[in-house]
Amino acid sequence: MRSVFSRLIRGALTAATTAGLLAGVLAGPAEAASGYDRCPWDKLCLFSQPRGQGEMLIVGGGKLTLGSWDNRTRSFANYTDHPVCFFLAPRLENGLESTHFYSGQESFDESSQPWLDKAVSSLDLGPEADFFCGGESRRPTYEWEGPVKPRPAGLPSSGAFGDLNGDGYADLVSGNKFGQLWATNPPAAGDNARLVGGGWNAMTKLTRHGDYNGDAKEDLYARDKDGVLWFYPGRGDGGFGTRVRVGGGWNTMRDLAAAGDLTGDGRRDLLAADTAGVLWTYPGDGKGIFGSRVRVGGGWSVMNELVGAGDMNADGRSDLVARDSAGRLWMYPGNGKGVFGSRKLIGTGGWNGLTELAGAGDVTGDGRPDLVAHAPGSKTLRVYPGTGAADGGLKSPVTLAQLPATVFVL
Ligand SMILES: [Ca+2]
Ligand SMILES: [Ca+2]
Ligand SMILES: [Ca+2]
Ligand SMILES: [Ca+2]
Repeated sequence: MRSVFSRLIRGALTAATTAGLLAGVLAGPAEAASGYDRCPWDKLCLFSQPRGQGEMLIVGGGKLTLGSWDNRTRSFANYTDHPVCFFLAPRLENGLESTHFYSGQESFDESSQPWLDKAVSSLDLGPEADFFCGGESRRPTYEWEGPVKPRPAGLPSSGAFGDLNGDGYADLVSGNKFGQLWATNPPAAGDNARLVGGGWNAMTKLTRHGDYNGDAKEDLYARDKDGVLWFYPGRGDGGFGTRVRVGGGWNTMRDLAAAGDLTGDGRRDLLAADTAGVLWTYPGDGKGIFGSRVRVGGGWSVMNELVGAGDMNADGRSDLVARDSAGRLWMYPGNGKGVFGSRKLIGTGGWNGLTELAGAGDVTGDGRPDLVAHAPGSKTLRVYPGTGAADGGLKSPVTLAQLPATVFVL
């Protein structure tokens, strides 16, 4: 409350000064130029000394690291319309050691959180900055509503994917605007969202579909901006071990989808559609890398999303779900030889609004893989339960969870 009041007084003085009124009554310009008043309106400013003194750093948004300003801030002025959350750790980690402030200015040593003085290493500034502040950092805290159940034991390998920590519950992987990646287990299994790490906004594509290196732990593939494809071996706890370089040149691919075993050798494979519209199968070698690719066919430019959704028609072979530019959804049944049979229409329209489609395996616990869908900016995460019918169709969607923040989901 004190901070807000201070802001109002400061605003009145600034306006008066600007208008040239009461100039003789106000403090002299030297003093005005050394304190909080140096901070522009609509900005957050950090100061190297208490009470807006010393050097000033102007900040327009969140900062994962503060560089030379690490552990240096002693006071701040927040003249934005958003709260700011200060963290003791870099990368907005360890949210339990963070505190938010609203508009106004403070010296940390005079605030109720004096332990922030010369100790801030990252900050979040924005409309959602107070949501997780003082709690669990910027974790994507889903408010689960949906039919989440553990999948049946003994599911064939074509259905055994989407579970990062091996407890039978399909997990979600989410990224936030700071490039942090989170792995989230449903709360019924013990809601143990864990931070995979930061820097994932350097990646242009992420895809996963179970175990690719034979250790029974789900893995992840990521393509970086330079077109290098990386293999991230899962540790079985939601985290990943040291990545392995698969190869370069993957920027010629419009889309990638880890899709399970398509070639029938028991090793999981990768699908890639190139910019010329050719779809390729990259056969997995069982060690996370791929053998010589096989051409599936041309004409795939009309597809704007490939999802390795699993065995949708319950014949024991992994299938492909693809969305066309008209917003229709198609199921391509795998034939176990690296190519596909005649496609089936499983979504008649409107799917282009759900730009984030993911196959996380069996979410609903009936042994059949489902589709998870999310529209950017929407707070509703849906699941389209698979039917396992011959046409690979889907049931009507159910709300899986509410997302307090805008995230992408894998
Ligand atoms: Ca799990
Ligand atoms: Ca693995
Ligand atoms: Ca294979
Ligand atoms: Ca199938």
